[in-house]
This record gives sequence, structure tokens and C-alpha cells, in this order.
Amino acid sequence: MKQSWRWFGPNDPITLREIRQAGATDIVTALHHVRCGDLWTPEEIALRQRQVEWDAQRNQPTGLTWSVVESVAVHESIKTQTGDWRQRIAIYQQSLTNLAAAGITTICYNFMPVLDWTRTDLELEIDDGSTVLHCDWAGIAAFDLFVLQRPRAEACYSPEERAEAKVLFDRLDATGRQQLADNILLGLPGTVDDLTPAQFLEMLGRYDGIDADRLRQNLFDFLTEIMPLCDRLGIRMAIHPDDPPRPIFGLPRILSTPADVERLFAAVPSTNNGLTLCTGSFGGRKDNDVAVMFETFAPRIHFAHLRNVTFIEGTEKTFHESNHLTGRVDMVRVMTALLREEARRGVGIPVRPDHGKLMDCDLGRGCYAGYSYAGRMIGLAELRGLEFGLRAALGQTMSHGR
Ligand code: DNO
Repeated sequence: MKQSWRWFGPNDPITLREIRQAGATDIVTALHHVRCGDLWTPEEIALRQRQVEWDAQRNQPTGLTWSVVESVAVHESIKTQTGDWRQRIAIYQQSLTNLAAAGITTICYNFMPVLDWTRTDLELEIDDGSTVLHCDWAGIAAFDLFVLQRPRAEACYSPEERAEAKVLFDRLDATGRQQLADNILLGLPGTVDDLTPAQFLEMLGRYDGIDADRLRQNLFDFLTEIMPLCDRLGIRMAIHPDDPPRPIFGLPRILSTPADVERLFAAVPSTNNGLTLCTGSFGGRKDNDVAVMFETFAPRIHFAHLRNVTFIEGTEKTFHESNHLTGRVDMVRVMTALLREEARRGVGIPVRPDHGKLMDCDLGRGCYAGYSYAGRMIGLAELRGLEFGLRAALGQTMSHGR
């Protein structure tokens, strides 16, 4: 396991030294200040790379390498195949070329329409008093039906789901309703834009007439355009799954299940067309066996996000994030599959502890939601311990994946 860590750039309250001290060797970052769809220039890439790799204050290397981009975001025009989408693909190709020239060839991206990952509550308190992110399906429905009042929303929910949403909404005061809207629409880390409900409705309208098949075809077209370049430059594209892994707000979702992944790989067979196996995202569906997915798709996993989720009892679509090793994802089996794949390839696969609980020691630091220091450090340490133990059991020697 190449121990990697997501860093949001110089504005991230967590420093590169802290990341190094937590045991990570590799950095996952992006040019967060460049607008989605615009060019990543060689200069900007070089600057960020220097920031990651050279400690200017101490005049020495940081000991970290920028090895994964998360994400080169895909412009909405490419997802809908409208407007200047062809030009946006050309820009995307140029950004990839510039990244490859800097030696950065693992690229995470997603093809979720309008919204990236979505949560309803960013501070759900769990039994030890720390807080975690929560995705409450009743909250999604309540926002959709009663705040947005989206046309045709009713058809997206069962009568029971609508009733639960109503109970929840009636219980919330004005501040609670505002908070719910903000949690859904305002920038979770790494998302492209903050939206108002009116803007959101307008953007949803752009997907009228785009069903899952059409969106899937648009993804395949995009990949067909960029894959020859990726093959030439050795770029591994690693698509991130839908989170939560089901259609929301009437938007199609096309990377939620094993069947979705199989169709993607069959349509664009190059192994450089690969996956970010996010155990927490796929884990948000009870019918996904994430460990089996890891084993099945191992040769095309170029990057992994490891975290766990727990469903609220009696619900089908409501879950919260949990400690990295405990929850519905069998992390022992996932790690075993990862180590086997690394042994087959002879190189480490970049893995990052994805999200972490917010503990008291991080309060007031202004950490991005899900991206605390201590919560992720525990996650990384547990995963490293698991790797260490499993390697011993498998008769492999410990390495840091380098
Ligand atoms: C959340 C992340 C996502 C991810 C993008 C990849 O923490 O996993 O925002 O970065 O979906 O494009």
C-alpha cells in the first residue's frame, strides 16, 4: 500500500509535515483554484509539485511525492455533450499531457452529474462523542420535496419515504432547514461549485432528457476520446464511484454497482481505463459486496479510498461513516485483495484513508468536512497495522509500496 493522503493545497489547515509525520509518503491533491474545465498549465502544476515536495522554510525535501491527482474534474458540458464540450475535451487532454510531463500519471475523476458526493449532516455525533458524516435518505427526500419542490420529485420516492421525509421536515426549524440545504449544496471538499437552490434547479434542468444510458454513452465517448493519449503517455484514469451510489434528485448515476463497472470496462477495454475503488461509496448500497468488487476488479484499480460505513438500523439507504476497520465493508478481505494485486504487479497501489471522524483535538482547526487530521491518522495507522499483519500472514515482507 502506497500510503497517501489528500491535501487541499496551501489553504489546508493540515500541514505537509503533519502528513509526513502521520506516516504518509504520497500526496493526493489538485489545482483546486483552477476552475473546472480550464487548462492546468505546466507552470501551475510545477508550482504545486514544488509546494508538495520541497519544504521552503527548512530548505529540505518534505519526503512526500505528489503521485495522484484528485480530481481533474470533468466539465458539465462534457457530461451533457452540449455547448463547447469538444473544446473542453481538448483542454482536458492538454491538462493530462502537462501532468504526464511532470510525471503525474494517476488521475482520479468522476462522472456524477451536477453534484459530487452528497451528505445531509456533517456532524453526526457517535457514541464516543466525535462526529462523522451522515447521509440520511429522508433528509435528501425532504430537501427535494419541500425545499426545492422539484417538479416530478414525488415519483422518485416511495410513499413510506415521502412520509418519513415529511416527519423529518416538520421537525426541523428554519435554521435546521437551512442547514440541511447548505449541507447538500454548499461545497463539500473537492466539489466543484457551491450552488443556491435556484441554480441547482436550473442545473438539474440541463439533464432533462439525459437518462442513465445517455449519460453512460457520454462517459464512454469522453473516454474513447482521451484513452489513446492515456495509453501513449501511461496515464491511468481512475473513475470515482457515485456517492451515494444511487440516483438522486432525479439525476442519473452510472457508477454505483458491479454491473456498472463491468459495462465501463467492456466499453473501453484499455487497462488505463480504471477505477478509484472507494469502499465507502460503493459500501453505501446494501447489495454491493465491496470486498468481492475489490477482488473482481483488482487489475484495474489504480487508486483506493479506504473507509467504512454503517447503516442505520431498519433503513435501506441511510448510513453514516464509521471507523475505518469497522462497518459493513470487510476491510481485512479488501486489504488482502490489495496486497495480492500489489504482489502480482510488483508495485504499490496508492491508497488513502478516506475521511475520518472529527475528534476533540481537531475542533477549531477549520478542517474540511471529513478531512480531519487525527481521524484520518487513526485510519491510516489502522490500515497500516492491518497491512503489516496480513503481510506477515501471507509471508510477504513489509514495504511501504515504494
Ligand atoms: C470525497 C471524495 C470525492 C472525490 C471525487 C472524485 O471525499 O471522495 O469528492 O474526490 O468524487 O472526483
